[in-house]
Amino acid sequence: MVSLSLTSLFTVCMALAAPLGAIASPAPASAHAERGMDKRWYPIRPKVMIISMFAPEDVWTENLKLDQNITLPGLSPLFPKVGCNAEGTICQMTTGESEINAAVSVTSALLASEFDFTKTYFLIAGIAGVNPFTGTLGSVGFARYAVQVALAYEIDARQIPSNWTTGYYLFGSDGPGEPASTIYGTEVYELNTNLRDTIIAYTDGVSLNDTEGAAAYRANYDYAPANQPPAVFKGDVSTSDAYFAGSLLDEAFGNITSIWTNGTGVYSLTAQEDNASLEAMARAHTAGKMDFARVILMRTASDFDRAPPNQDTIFSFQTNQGGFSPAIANIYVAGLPIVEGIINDWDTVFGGGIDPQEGWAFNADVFHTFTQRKREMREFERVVRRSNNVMSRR
Ligand SMILES: *[C@@H]1O[C@H](CO)[C@@H](O)[C@H](O)[C@H]1NC(C)=O
Ligand SMILES: *[C@@H]1O[C@H](CO)[C@@H](O)[C@H](O)[C@H]1NC(C)=O
Ligand SMILES: *[C@@H]1O[C@H](CO)[C@@H](O)[C@H](O)[C@H]1NC(C)=O
Ligand SMILES: *[C@@H]1O[C@H](CO)[C@@H](O)[C@H](O)[C@H]1NC(C)=O
Ligand SMILES: *[C@@H]1O[C@H](CO)[C@@H](O)[C@H](O)[C@H]1NC(C)=O
Ligand SMILES: *[C@H]1O[C@H](CO)[C@@H](O)[C@H](O)[C@H]1NC(C)=O
Repeated sequence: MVSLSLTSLFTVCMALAAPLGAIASPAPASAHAERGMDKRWYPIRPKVMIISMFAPEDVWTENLKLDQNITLPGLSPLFPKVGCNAEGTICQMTTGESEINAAVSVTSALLASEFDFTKTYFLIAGIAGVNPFTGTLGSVGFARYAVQVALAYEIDARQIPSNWTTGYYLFGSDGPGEPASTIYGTEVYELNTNLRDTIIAYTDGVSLNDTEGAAAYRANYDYAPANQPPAVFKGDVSTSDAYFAGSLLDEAFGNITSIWTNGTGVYSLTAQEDNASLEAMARAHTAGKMDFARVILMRTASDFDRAPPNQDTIFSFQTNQGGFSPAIANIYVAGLPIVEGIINDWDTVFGGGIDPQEGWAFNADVFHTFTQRKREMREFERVVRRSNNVMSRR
Protein backbone atom coordinates (compact mmCIF):
# COMPACT_ATOMS: atom_id res chain seq x y z
CA MET A 1 0.00 0.00 0.00
CA VAL A 2 2.72 2.40 1.01
CA SER A 3 4.62 1.85 -2.18
CA LEU A 4 1.48 2.25 -4.27
CA SER A 5 0.56 5.60 -2.79
CA LEU A 6 4.16 6.83 -3.06
CA THR A 7 4.17 5.78 -6.68
CA SER A 8 1.05 7.68 -7.53
CA LEU A 9 2.28 10.67 -5.52
CA PHE A 10 5.45 10.50 -7.60
CA THR A 11 3.48 10.44 -10.84
CA VAL A 12 1.35 13.38 -9.76
CA CYS A 13 4.45 15.34 -8.75
CA MET A 14 6.05 14.60 -12.10
CA ALA A 15 2.94 15.67 -13.96
CA LEU A 16 3.00 18.96 -12.10
CA ALA A 17 6.72 19.25 -12.82
CA ALA A 18 7.59 19.47 -9.12
CA PRO A 19 11.29 19.49 -8.27
CA LEU A 20 12.56 15.95 -7.72
CA GLY A 21 13.82 16.74 -4.23
CA ALA A 22 10.24 17.22 -3.13
CA ILE A 23 9.48 13.52 -3.52
CA ALA A 24 12.19 12.06 -1.29
CA SER A 25 10.44 9.94 1.29
CA PRO A 26 11.66 8.17 4.40
CA ALA A 27 12.04 4.41 4.24
CA PRO A 28 9.91 2.07 6.28
CA ALA A 29 11.93 1.01 9.31
CA SER A 30 11.88 -2.70 8.47
CA ALA A 31 13.23 -2.23 4.95
CA HIS A 32 15.88 0.02 6.41
CA ALA A 33 17.11 -2.63 8.76
CA GLU A 34 17.24 -5.20 5.96
CA ARG A 35 19.22 -2.83 3.83
CA GLY A 36 21.80 -2.40 6.54
CA MET A 37 22.43 1.15 5.41
CA ASP A 38 21.87 3.01 8.64
CA LYS A 39 21.39 6.76 8.75
CA ARG A 40 20.23 6.84 5.17
CA TRP A 41 16.82 7.47 3.75
CA TYR A 42 15.08 6.07 0.76
CA PRO A 43 14.92 6.57 -2.08
CA ILE A 44 18.31 5.29 -3.17
CA ARG A 45 19.52 7.22 -6.22
CA PRO A 46 21.95 4.94 -8.07
CA LYS A 47 24.21 6.45 -10.72
CA VAL A 48 24.45 3.05 -12.40
CA MET A 49 21.97 0.17 -12.35
CA ILE A 50 23.33 -3.01 -13.94
CA ILE A 51 20.83 -5.50 -15.32
CA SER A 52 21.84 -9.15 -15.66
CA MET A 53 19.54 -11.85 -17.01
CA PHE A 54 20.80 -15.01 -15.30
CA ALA A 55 23.22 -15.95 -12.52
CA PRO A 56 26.48 -16.36 -14.53
CA GLU A 57 26.12 -12.80 -15.86
CA ASP A 58 26.31 -11.38 -12.34
CA VAL A 59 30.06 -10.71 -12.39
CA TRP A 60 29.38 -7.61 -10.30
CA THR A 61 28.02 -8.38 -6.83
CA GLU A 62 31.23 -9.87 -5.44
CA ASN A 63 33.71 -7.70 -7.32
CA LEU A 64 32.01 -4.39 -6.53
CA LYS A 65 30.73 -5.41 -3.05
CA LEU A 66 27.08 -4.86 -3.95
CA ASP A 67 26.10 -6.45 -0.66
CA GLN A 68 23.32 -4.11 0.49
CA ASN A 69 20.22 -6.15 -0.33
CA ILE A 70 16.90 -4.51 -1.10
CA THR A 71 14.23 -7.18 -1.49
CA LEU A 72 11.38 -6.02 -3.73
CA PRO A 73 7.99 -7.56 -4.52
CA GLY A 74 7.65 -8.57 -8.17
CA LEU A 75 11.25 -9.65 -8.78
CA SER A 76 12.05 -13.21 -9.88
CA PRO A 77 11.76 -15.75 -7.05
CA LEU A 78 15.27 -16.85 -8.06
CA PHE A 79 16.68 -13.31 -7.77
CA PRO A 80 14.44 -11.49 -5.28
CA LYS A 81 16.67 -8.52 -4.46
CA VAL A 82 18.54 -5.59 -5.86
CA GLY A 83 22.11 -5.40 -4.53
CA CYS A 84 23.79 -2.02 -4.03
CA ASN A 85 27.16 -0.86 -2.79
CA ALA A 86 27.35 0.88 0.59
CA GLU A 87 27.11 4.32 -1.02
CA GLY A 88 24.06 3.35 -3.08
CA THR A 89 25.77 4.60 -6.25
CA ILE A 90 26.02 1.23 -8.05
CA CYS A 91 23.23 -1.37 -7.98
CA GLN A 92 22.60 -4.64 -9.80
CA MET A 93 19.62 -6.91 -10.37
CA THR A 94 19.05 -10.18 -12.24
CA THR A 95 15.79 -10.48 -14.18
CA GLY A 96 15.51 -14.20 -14.88
CA GLU A 97 15.62 -15.38 -18.48
CA SER A 98 13.48 -14.57 -21.50
CA GLU A 99 10.87 -11.95 -22.24
CA ILE A 100 8.29 -12.46 -19.49
CA ASN A 101 10.86 -12.56 -16.67
CA ALA A 102 12.62 -9.49 -18.04
CA ALA A 103 9.44 -7.46 -18.42
CA VAL A 104 8.02 -8.25 -15.00
CA SER A 105 11.28 -7.96 -13.05
CA VAL A 106 12.37 -4.69 -14.63
CA THR A 107 8.90 -3.18 -14.21
CA SER A 108 8.86 -4.16 -10.54
CA ALA A 109 12.24 -2.56 -9.87
CA LEU A 110 11.42 0.61 -11.78
CA LEU A 111 8.16 1.17 -9.90
CA ALA A 112 9.62 0.51 -6.43
CA SER A 113 9.42 3.53 -4.16
CA GLU A 114 12.73 2.50 -2.55
CA PHE A 115 14.52 3.89 -5.63
CA ASP A 116 14.71 7.13 -7.55
CA PHE A 117 16.01 6.19 -11.00
CA THR A 118 15.38 9.53 -12.70
CA LYS A 119 19.10 10.20 -13.23
CA THR A 120 20.32 6.59 -13.29
CA TYR A 121 22.26 5.06 -16.18
CA PHE A 122 21.09 1.53 -16.95
CA LEU A 123 23.62 -0.98 -18.23
CA ILE A 124 21.88 -4.04 -19.63
CA ALA A 125 24.84 -6.43 -19.76
CA GLY A 126 24.46 -10.02 -20.86
CA ILE A 127 25.71 -12.69 -23.21
CA ALA A 128 24.22 -13.37 -26.63
CA GLY A 129 24.50 -15.24 -29.88
CA VAL A 130 26.49 -13.42 -32.53
CA ASN A 131 26.20 -12.98 -36.28
CA PRO A 132 29.63 -14.06 -37.62
CA PHE A 133 29.49 -11.27 -40.19
CA THR A 134 29.59 -8.70 -37.34
CA GLY A 135 31.53 -10.28 -34.47
CA THR A 136 33.09 -13.37 -32.96
CA LEU A 137 33.15 -15.37 -29.72
CA GLY A 138 33.93 -12.99 -26.84
CA SER A 139 33.17 -9.87 -28.90
CA VAL A 140 31.36 -7.05 -27.11
CA GLY A 141 28.47 -5.38 -28.96
CA PHE A 142 26.70 -2.13 -28.14
CA ALA A 143 23.23 -1.74 -29.64
CA ARG A 144 21.31 1.13 -31.13
CA TYR A 145 18.21 -0.94 -31.80
CA ALA A 146 16.57 -3.89 -30.12
CA VAL A 147 14.08 -5.74 -32.30
CA GLN A 148 11.52 -8.28 -31.15
CA VAL A 149 12.00 -10.36 -34.26
CA ALA A 150 9.71 -13.28 -33.56
CA LEU A 151 6.69 -11.08 -32.87
CA ALA A 152 5.21 -12.47 -36.06
CA TYR A 153 3.14 -15.19 -37.68
CA GLU A 154 4.95 -18.48 -38.12
CA ILE A 155 4.21 -21.38 -40.44
CA ASP A 156 6.41 -24.45 -40.29
CA ALA A 157 8.93 -24.23 -43.13
CA ARG A 158 7.76 -27.61 -44.50
CA GLN A 159 4.34 -26.16 -45.22
CA ILE A 160 5.17 -22.71 -46.62
CA PRO A 161 4.40 -21.68 -50.21
CA SER A 162 7.19 -22.72 -52.58
CA ASN A 163 8.27 -19.13 -53.29
CA TRP A 164 8.71 -18.19 -49.61
CA THR A 165 12.18 -17.98 -48.02
CA THR A 166 11.01 -18.38 -44.42
CA GLY A 167 7.93 -19.27 -42.37
CA TYR A 168 8.06 -16.01 -40.37
CA TYR A 169 6.13 -12.96 -41.58
CA LEU A 170 4.91 -9.88 -39.79
CA PHE A 171 1.45 -9.30 -38.30
CA GLY A 172 -1.09 -8.02 -40.80
CA SER A 173 1.15 -8.73 -43.83
CA ASP A 174 0.66 -11.39 -46.51
CA GLY A 175 4.18 -12.84 -46.59
CA PRO A 176 7.87 -12.52 -45.75
CA GLY A 177 9.55 -9.21 -46.56
CA GLU A 178 6.40 -7.15 -46.16
CA PRO A 179 6.09 -4.59 -43.35
CA ALA A 180 3.61 -5.23 -40.54
CA SER A 181 0.27 -3.48 -40.66
CA THR A 182 -0.60 -4.51 -37.11
CA ILE A 183 1.67 -3.16 -34.38
CA TYR A 184 1.84 -4.33 -30.75
CA GLY A 185 4.22 -1.54 -29.68
CA THR A 186 7.22 -3.58 -28.55
CA GLU A 187 8.66 -4.39 -31.97
CA VAL A 188 11.62 -2.05 -31.93
CA TYR A 189 13.37 0.35 -29.57
CA GLU A 190 16.00 2.90 -30.42
CA LEU A 191 18.63 3.92 -27.88
CA ASN A 192 20.77 7.04 -27.44
CA THR A 193 23.65 6.68 -29.93
CA ASN A 194 25.52 9.69 -28.49
CA LEU A 195 25.56 7.90 -25.13
CA ARG A 196 26.74 4.76 -26.95
CA ASP A 197 29.65 6.65 -28.55
CA THR A 198 30.57 8.23 -25.21
CA ILE A 199 30.67 4.98 -23.26
CA ILE A 200 32.40 2.96 -26.01
CA ALA A 201 35.33 5.38 -25.67
CA TYR A 202 35.81 4.12 -22.10
CA THR A 203 36.49 0.62 -23.46
CA ASP A 204 39.40 1.83 -25.63
CA GLY A 205 42.48 -0.26 -24.98
CA VAL A 206 40.81 -2.89 -22.77
CA SER A 207 42.27 -6.32 -23.18
CA LEU A 208 39.32 -8.58 -24.00
CA ASN A 209 39.43 -12.12 -22.67
CA ASP A 210 40.14 -14.76 -25.29
CA THR A 211 40.76 -18.48 -24.90
CA GLU A 212 42.37 -21.25 -26.94
CA GLY A 213 39.04 -23.03 -27.18
CA ALA A 214 37.30 -19.97 -28.66
CA ALA A 215 40.22 -19.40 -31.07
CA ALA A 216 40.06 -23.02 -32.25
CA TYR A 217 36.33 -22.87 -33.00
CA ARG A 218 36.35 -19.48 -34.73
CA ALA A 219 39.10 -20.81 -37.08
CA ASN A 220 36.33 -22.88 -38.73
CA TYR A 221 35.03 -19.68 -40.35
CA ASP A 222 36.83 -18.52 -43.48
CA TYR A 223 35.84 -14.88 -43.12
CA ALA A 224 36.24 -11.92 -40.75
CA PRO A 225 35.34 -10.83 -38.18
CA ALA A 226 34.26 -14.39 -37.26
CA ASN A 227 37.82 -15.78 -37.48
CA GLN A 228 39.51 -12.80 -35.80
CA PRO A 229 40.15 -12.17 -32.06
CA PRO A 230 37.23 -10.59 -30.17
CA ALA A 231 36.64 -6.85 -30.43
CA VAL A 232 34.25 -4.13 -29.31
CA PHE A 233 31.71 -3.31 -32.03
CA LYS A 234 28.38 -1.61 -32.69
CA GLY A 235 25.48 -3.88 -33.57
CA ASP A 236 21.81 -4.36 -32.91
CA VAL A 237 20.14 -7.01 -30.78
CA SER A 238 17.21 -9.25 -31.56
CA THR A 239 14.84 -10.45 -28.86
CA SER A 240 13.01 -13.76 -29.06
CA ASP A 241 11.80 -16.30 -26.52
CA ALA A 242 12.55 -18.94 -29.15
CA TYR A 243 16.31 -19.60 -29.01
CA PHE A 244 16.83 -19.85 -32.75
CA ALA A 245 19.92 -20.84 -34.73
CA GLY A 246 20.97 -21.49 -38.31
CA SER A 247 21.59 -19.25 -41.30
CA LEU A 248 18.02 -19.38 -42.64
CA LEU A 249 16.34 -18.14 -39.46
CA ASP A 250 19.21 -15.71 -38.86
CA GLU A 251 18.73 -14.21 -42.33
CA ALA A 252 14.97 -14.11 -41.88
CA PHE A 253 15.33 -12.24 -38.57
CA GLY A 254 18.03 -10.04 -40.08
CA ASN A 255 15.50 -9.10 -42.76
CA ILE A 256 12.86 -8.39 -40.11
CA THR A 257 15.36 -6.18 -38.22
CA SER A 258 15.91 -4.28 -41.45
CA ILE A 259 12.16 -3.78 -41.97
CA TRP A 260 11.62 -2.47 -38.43
CA THR A 261 14.55 -0.06 -38.61
CA ASN A 262 13.92 1.20 -42.16
CA GLY A 263 17.17 -0.40 -43.28
CA THR A 264 19.30 1.31 -40.61
CA GLY A 265 19.61 -1.60 -38.16
CA VAL A 266 22.11 -4.44 -38.44
CA TYR A 267 21.09 -7.73 -36.87
CA SER A 268 24.26 -8.64 -34.95
CA LEU A 269 23.41 -10.21 -31.63
CA THR A 270 20.56 -12.37 -30.46
CA ALA A 271 19.14 -12.76 -26.97
CA GLN A 272 15.89 -13.41 -25.18
CA GLU A 273 15.14 -10.33 -23.08
CA ASP A 274 16.10 -6.89 -24.33
CA ASN A 275 12.87 -5.69 -25.92
CA ALA A 276 11.00 -6.76 -22.82
CA SER A 277 13.34 -4.86 -20.50
CA LEU A 278 13.21 -1.88 -22.86
CA GLU A 279 9.42 -1.89 -22.97
CA ALA A 280 9.34 -1.79 -19.16
CA MET A 281 11.79 1.11 -19.32
CA ALA A 282 9.87 2.98 -22.02
CA ARG A 283 6.74 2.84 -19.87
CA ALA A 284 8.69 3.97 -16.78
CA HIS A 285 10.14 6.85 -18.82
CA THR A 286 6.66 7.92 -19.87
CA ALA A 287 5.63 7.89 -16.20
CA GLY A 288 8.60 10.10 -15.28
CA LYS A 289 10.31 7.30 -13.34
CA MET A 290 13.52 7.10 -15.39
CA ASP A 291 15.26 8.55 -18.44
CA PHE A 292 15.22 6.24 -21.49
CA ALA A 293 18.06 8.29 -22.99
CA ARG A 294 20.30 6.80 -20.25
CA VAL A 295 20.09 3.15 -21.31
CA ILE A 296 23.11 1.19 -22.54
CA LEU A 297 22.63 -2.23 -24.14
CA MET A 298 25.81 -4.32 -24.12
CA ARG A 299 25.87 -7.96 -25.18
CA THR A 300 28.98 -10.15 -25.28
CA ALA A 301 29.07 -13.06 -27.71
CA SER A 302 28.97 -16.57 -26.27
CA ASP A 303 28.18 -18.52 -29.44
CA PHE A 304 27.70 -18.09 -33.17
CA ASP A 305 24.13 -17.86 -34.42
CA ARG A 306 24.93 -19.96 -37.51
CA ALA A 307 27.35 -22.74 -38.46
CA PRO A 308 30.72 -22.26 -40.16
CA PRO A 309 30.85 -23.25 -43.84
CA ASN A 310 31.94 -26.84 -43.16
CA GLN A 311 29.47 -27.76 -40.40
CA ASP A 312 25.81 -28.69 -40.05
CA THR A 313 23.55 -26.25 -38.23
CA ILE A 314 22.59 -28.77 -35.56
CA PHE A 315 26.19 -29.88 -34.98
CA SER A 316 27.38 -26.29 -34.62
CA PHE A 317 24.45 -25.39 -32.36
CA GLN A 318 24.97 -28.31 -30.00
CA THR A 319 28.77 -28.28 -29.91
CA ASN A 320 30.75 -26.44 -27.24
CA GLN A 321 32.08 -23.47 -29.18
CA GLY A 322 34.24 -22.26 -26.29
CA GLY A 323 32.68 -18.81 -26.21
CA PHE A 324 30.83 -18.93 -22.90
CA SER A 325 33.73 -18.16 -20.55
CA PRO A 326 35.26 -15.28 -22.56
CA ALA A 327 31.76 -13.82 -23.02
CA ILE A 328 31.15 -13.87 -19.25
CA ALA A 329 34.64 -12.52 -18.55
CA ASN A 330 34.21 -9.70 -21.06
CA ILE A 331 31.00 -8.45 -19.45
CA TYR A 332 33.29 -7.32 -16.64
CA VAL A 333 36.33 -6.42 -18.77
CA ALA A 334 34.31 -4.06 -21.00
CA GLY A 335 31.63 -3.12 -18.48
CA LEU A 336 33.81 -2.06 -15.54
CA PRO A 337 35.48 0.94 -17.25
CA ILE A 338 32.01 2.12 -18.27
CA VAL A 339 30.64 1.84 -14.73
CA GLU A 340 33.75 3.55 -13.30
CA GLY A 341 33.63 6.20 -16.02
CA ILE A 342 30.02 7.10 -15.21
CA ILE A 343 30.85 7.40 -11.49
CA ASN A 344 34.16 9.26 -11.92
CA ASP A 345 32.96 11.64 -14.64
CA TRP A 346 29.50 12.21 -13.19
CA ASP A 347 29.96 15.95 -12.62
CA THR A 348 31.64 16.67 -15.97
CA VAL A 349 29.97 14.25 -18.42
CA PHE A 350 27.10 12.13 -17.16
CA GLY A 351 25.18 13.88 -14.38
CA GLY A 352 23.39 16.30 -16.68
CA GLY A 353 22.68 13.61 -19.28
CA ILE A 354 23.92 13.14 -22.83
CA ASP A 355 21.66 14.56 -25.53
CA PRO A 356 20.35 11.85 -27.84
CA GLN A 357 20.51 11.97 -31.64
CA GLU A 358 17.99 14.03 -33.59
CA GLY A 359 14.65 12.29 -34.00
CA TRP A 360 15.39 9.83 -31.21
CA ALA A 361 12.33 10.62 -29.11
CA PHE A 362 10.08 9.75 -32.06
CA ASN A 363 11.77 6.40 -32.75
CA ALA A 364 12.47 5.36 -29.17
CA ASP A 365 9.43 3.10 -29.39
CA VAL A 366 7.07 2.09 -32.17
CA PHE A 367 4.08 3.90 -30.67
CA HIS A 368 6.11 7.16 -30.54
CA THR A 369 5.08 7.39 -26.89
CA PHE A 370 7.66 9.99 -25.93
CA THR A 371 6.65 12.58 -28.50
CA GLN A 372 3.01 11.77 -27.79
CA ARG A 373 3.74 12.46 -24.14
CA LYS A 374 5.35 15.82 -24.98
CA ARG A 375 2.22 16.80 -26.92
CA GLU A 376 0.06 15.78 -23.97
CA MET A 377 2.24 17.78 -21.58
CA ARG A 378 2.03 20.87 -23.80
CA GLU A 379 -1.74 20.48 -23.93
CA PHE A 380 -1.85 20.01 -20.13
CA GLU A 381 0.23 23.15 -19.61
CA ARG A 382 -2.07 25.09 -21.97
CA VAL A 383 -5.10 23.98 -19.95
CA VAL A 384 -3.42 24.99 -16.68
CA ARG A 385 -2.46 28.39 -18.13
CA ARG A 386 -5.96 28.94 -19.42
CA SER A 387 -7.57 28.06 -16.10
CA ASN A 388 -5.06 30.28 -14.27
CA ASN A 389 -6.05 33.13 -16.57
CA VAL A 390 -9.72 32.51 -15.87
CA MET A 391 -9.01 32.46 -12.14
CA SER A 392 -7.02 35.70 -12.24
CA ARG A 393 -9.74 37.45 -14.23
CA ARG A 394 -12.30 36.61 -11.56
C1 LIG B 1 22.68 -10.31 0.23
O1 LIG B 1 22.24 -11.44 -0.49
C2 LIG B 1 23.25 -12.36 -0.80
C3 LIG B 1 22.65 -13.49 -1.57
O2 LIG B 1 22.11 -13.04 -2.75
C4 LIG B 1 23.93 -12.85 0.47
O3 LIG B 1 25.01 -13.69 0.11
C5 LIG B 1 24.43 -11.68 1.28
O4 LIG B 1 24.95 -12.13 2.49
C6 LIG B 1 23.32 -10.70 1.54
N1 LIG B 1 23.86 -9.53 2.22
C7 LIG B 1 23.40 -9.07 3.39
C8 LIG B 1 24.08 -7.84 3.93
O5 LIG B 1 22.49 -9.61 3.98
C1 LIG C 1 4.56 -15.97 -54.10
O1 LIG C 1 3.71 -16.19 -55.17
C2 LIG C 1 2.42 -15.64 -55.01
C3 LIG C 1 1.53 -16.17 -56.11
O2 LIG C 1 2.16 -16.00 -57.35
C4 LIG C 1 2.54 -14.13 -55.00
O3 LIG C 1 1.25 -13.52 -54.86
C5 LIG C 1 3.41 -13.72 -53.84
O4 LIG C 1 3.64 -12.33 -53.85
C6 LIG C 1 4.75 -14.45 -53.87
N1 LIG C 1 5.40 -14.23 -52.60
C7 LIG C 1 6.70 -14.00 -52.47
C8 LIG C 1 7.20 -13.80 -51.07
O5 LIG C 1 7.45 -13.92 -53.41
C1 LIG D 1 40.69 -15.09 -19.56
O1 LIG D 1 41.43 -15.91 -20.42
C2 LIG D 1 42.42 -16.73 -19.85
C3 LIG D 1 42.93 -17.68 -20.90
O2 LIG D 1 43.51 -17.00 -21.93
C4 LIG D 1 41.95 -17.47 -18.64
O3 LIG D 1 42.97 -18.22 -18.06
C5 LIG D 1 41.37 -16.48 -17.67
O4 LIG D 1 41.00 -17.09 -16.47
C6 LIG D 1 40.19 -15.84 -18.37
N1 LIG D 1 39.25 -15.17 -17.50
C7 LIG D 1 39.41 -13.99 -16.89
C8 LIG D 1 38.25 -13.56 -16.04
O5 LIG D 1 40.36 -13.29 -17.02
C1 LIG E 1 16.15 -11.86 -46.82
O1 LIG E 1 15.92 -10.82 -47.74
C2 LIG E 1 16.65 -10.95 -48.95
C3 LIG E 1 16.44 -9.68 -49.76
O2 LIG E 1 15.09 -9.41 -49.89
C4 LIG E 1 16.17 -12.20 -49.66
O3 LIG E 1 16.91 -12.37 -50.86
C5 LIG E 1 16.40 -13.40 -48.77
O4 LIG E 1 15.90 -14.55 -49.37
C6 LIG E 1 15.72 -13.19 -47.42
N1 LIG E 1 16.08 -14.31 -46.56
C7 LIG E 1 15.19 -15.02 -45.85
C8 LIG E 1 15.71 -16.20 -45.14
O5 LIG E 1 14.03 -14.71 -45.79
C1 LIG F 1 10.70 4.08 -40.02
O1 LIG F 1 9.84 4.84 -40.84
C2 LIG F 1 8.53 4.98 -40.31
C3 LIG F 1 7.67 5.66 -41.34
O2 LIG F 1 8.27 6.85 -41.77
C4 LIG F 1 8.59 5.76 -39.00
O3 LIG F 1 7.31 5.87 -38.43
C5 LIG F 1 9.50 4.99 -38.04
O4 LIG F 1 9.61 5.73 -36.84
C6 LIG F 1 10.85 4.74 -38.65
N1 LIG F 1 11.59 3.90 -37.75
C7 LIG F 1 12.91 4.00 -37.55
C8 LIG F 1 13.50 3.10 -36.53
O5 LIG F 1 13.60 4.80 -38.17
C1 LIG G 1 13.94 -4.48 -29.44
O1 LIG G 1 14.86 -3.59 -28.80
C2 LIG G 1 16.04 -3.34 -29.59
C3 LIG G 1 17.08 -2.65 -28.75
O2 LIG G 1 16.74 -1.36 -28.45
C4 LIG G 1 15.65 -2.56 -30.83
O3 LIG G 1 16.80 -2.26 -31.59
C5 LIG G 1 14.73 -3.43 -31.61
O4 LIG G 1 14.30 -2.75 -32.72
C6 LIG G 1 13.56 -3.87 -30.75
N1 LIG G 1 12.89 -4.82 -31.54
C7 LIG G 1 11.65 -4.87 -31.61
C8 LIG G 1 11.06 -5.80 -32.61
O5 LIG G 1 11.02 -4.19 -30.86
